[in-house]
Amino acid sequence: MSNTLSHLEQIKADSRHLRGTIEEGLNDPITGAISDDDNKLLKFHGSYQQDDRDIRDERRKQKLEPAYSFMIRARLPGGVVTPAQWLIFDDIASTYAGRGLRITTRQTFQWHGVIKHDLKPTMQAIHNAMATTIAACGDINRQVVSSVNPQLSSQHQLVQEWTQKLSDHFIPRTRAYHEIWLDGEKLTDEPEVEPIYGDTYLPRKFKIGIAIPPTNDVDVFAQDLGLIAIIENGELQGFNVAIGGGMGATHGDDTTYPRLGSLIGFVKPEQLIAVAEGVVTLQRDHGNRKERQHARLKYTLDHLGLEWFREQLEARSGVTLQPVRSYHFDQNGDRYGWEEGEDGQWHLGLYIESGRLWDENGLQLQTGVREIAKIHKGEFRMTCNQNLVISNVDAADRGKINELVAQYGLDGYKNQSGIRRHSIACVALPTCGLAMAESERYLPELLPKLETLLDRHGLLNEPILLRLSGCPNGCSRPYLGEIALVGRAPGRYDLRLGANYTGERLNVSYRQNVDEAEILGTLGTLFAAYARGRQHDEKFGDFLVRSEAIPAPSQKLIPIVLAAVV
Ligand code: SRM
Ligand code: SF4
Repeated sequence: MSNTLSHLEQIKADSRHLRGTIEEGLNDPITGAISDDDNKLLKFHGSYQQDDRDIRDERRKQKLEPAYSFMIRARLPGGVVTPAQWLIFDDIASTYAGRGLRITTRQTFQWHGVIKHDLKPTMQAIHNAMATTIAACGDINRQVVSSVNPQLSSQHQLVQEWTQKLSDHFIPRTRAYHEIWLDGEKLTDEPEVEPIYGDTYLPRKFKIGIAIPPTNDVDVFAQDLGLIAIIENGELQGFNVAIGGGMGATHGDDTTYPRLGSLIGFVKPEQLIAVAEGVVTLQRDHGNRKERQHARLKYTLDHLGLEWFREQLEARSGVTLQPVRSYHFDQNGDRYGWEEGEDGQWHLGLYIESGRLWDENGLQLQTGVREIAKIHKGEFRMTCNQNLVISNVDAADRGKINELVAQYGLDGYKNQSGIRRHSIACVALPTCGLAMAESERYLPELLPKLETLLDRHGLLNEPILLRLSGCPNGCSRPYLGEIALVGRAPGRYDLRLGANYTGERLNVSYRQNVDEAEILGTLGTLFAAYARGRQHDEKFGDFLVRSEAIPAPSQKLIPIVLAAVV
C-alpha cells in the first residue's frame, strides 16, 4: 500500500474549503473547460465537467478542444419536488441544458450539456427554485434517498422528515458555494470551520438511504448507511442500521467488489443523528486516503473489522445499539398506476425509461410533465428506479391528470412488459467519461429483443429486475439485478445473474465480455428452463439459484447480521 496521500487529498486540503480557483476558471474565456484540480472541487458543488464523447475523435482530428460541457446534479432529499420547482427545473433544461431532465438512480435531477458560460446562471436558477446542488457529488454525504410508497402516507411523512434532517445535518458549512455561484459576500479573515468534515472532507463519497418495509425501492443494502424504518401501529419506533453497502468495482481487480450493507443494530429516532454522525466521522478518520479505489466505507469495515467498528461507533455516539428488529421486504421495484393513500389522496406512478424526460423521437415526455406541473396541486416524487410519482392528487383532479398522461404518452406503464417496468440503465455514453459501453442508449434496443424471448415462453408479464451499467462502477446498482449487463467495451458486457427481487442478495458473474448474440442466446435458454421448471410465484433470480443454473451464492452475497434479530 502506498504511504502518501492521494493527489485529491492534497487538492482538498489546499482548496480553502472547496474554493480552489473555480471562480477564476469560470471567467477564463479562452477555453470551455476549467482546470483538472478545480474540476475535482467542482464536484462538491454538484457539477462535473464532461465532453461529448460522440464527437471526441472528430474534434481531435480537427485539432479542436473537446466539446466541453457540464453536468449539474440537484440535491433534493427524498426526491420531492413541488410543481413550481418543476416548472423552473424544466425551464433550466430548455434554456441551458441539452438533453432534457434526467431522473437519477438517487431520485434527483441531472441536467447535461450546460456550457461553462451558463454554469453560474443555471446554479442561480436552481437556487431561485429554493433548491441547491451543493454536495450532490464529491467526497461528502450525498443526496439522502428514501422510499416512495404513497399508500402509506403518514409513514412517508415521518420518514421524509428524517430524510430532510439527515440531509441538512451533513450539508457542508463552507460559504464557498454562496461566494462562487450566488455572488455571496467573500470570506474575510474570519476562520471557516467544517464541524463534521474538517478541511479534507471524507475520503470518498458517502450515501445514506432509508427504506420503509415492505418496499426496498432505495436498495437499502447498497448504501454506505442504510436505514430500515421500523413502524408499528403508525408510530416510528426507530431504524435498523446497515453499514458498508456499495456497488463500485473495477474489472480484473479482486480487491474491489460490490458489498451489501451489514446490519449492526437498531436505534431509536432520537439516537439516529448521533449514530449517523458517528458512522460518518469514523469513516472520515479511518477511511483510506491513500488509495481512492479502497476508500469507501465498505473497505474500511472489511479492513478494520465490523465488530471493531461497532464498538467504536457506540463509544463515539454514546448510543448502545439494540438488536436488529424484524422486517420484511417484498420488492425493490416501483408501483405503477393510481394508488390511494391512507389519507384519501391519490398518487400516480409513471414509468420513465432510464429516467430521461426529453422531447425526442416523436415523444413529448418533458412537455407532458410540464403540462401536468401547470395544473398539479400536490408534489412530484422521483424514485431510485428513475421513475416518477405524481403525488397527493385530490380525487376530483385525477381526470385532468389522466388526460394529460394519455395525451403525452406517459401511460406506457399500463401495458408494458414486466421486465421493462423493472429496468434501470445508467447514463453512460455520450456524457459519462468512465463509460466502456452504451447503457441508457442501449436499453431501448435491448428491451424488445428480451421481450420477444420472454413472450416465446409465456413470461412477458413476469417482473424481472434488469439493470444495465456502462462500466463496473455500478450506477444502476447492477449487482442487485436478477439480470445485469456491466459494460466492458463497445457492444460487450459481463452478464450477471441471480440477485433476488427484494435487493437482499447480490448476483454472480455468469459470462464475461460477451456480445448481444451470446447474451440473448444464454438468456433464451435460461428463460425456457424457468418457464418449464419454476415453482409457484418463484422469481427468476430465485429460480436460477434453486435450480443451480448459476453457481451457488456464497455468504458474501447476502447481508451480514451482526446483532440478533428480534
Ligand atoms: Fe454514479 C461516477 C452517474 C448513481 C457508483 N456516476 C459517476 C459519474 C459521475 C462519472 C464520473 O465520475 O465521471 C457518472 C456521471 C454520468 C453522467 O454523464 O451523468 C455517474 N451515478 C450516476 C447516475 C446519474 C446514474 C443514473 O443513470 O441515474 C446516478 C446519480 C445519482 C445521484 O443522483 O446522486 C449515479 N453511482 C450511482 C450509484 C447508485 C446509488 O448510489 O444508489 C452507484 C453505486 C452505489 C455506490 O456508490 O456504491 C454509483 N458512480 C459510482 C461510482 C463507483 C463508486 C465506487 O465506490 O467505486 C463512480 C466512479 C467513482 O466514484 O469514481 C460513479
Ligand atoms: Fe458512467 Fe459507469 Fe456510472 Fe454508467 S456505471 S454512469 S458508465 S460511471
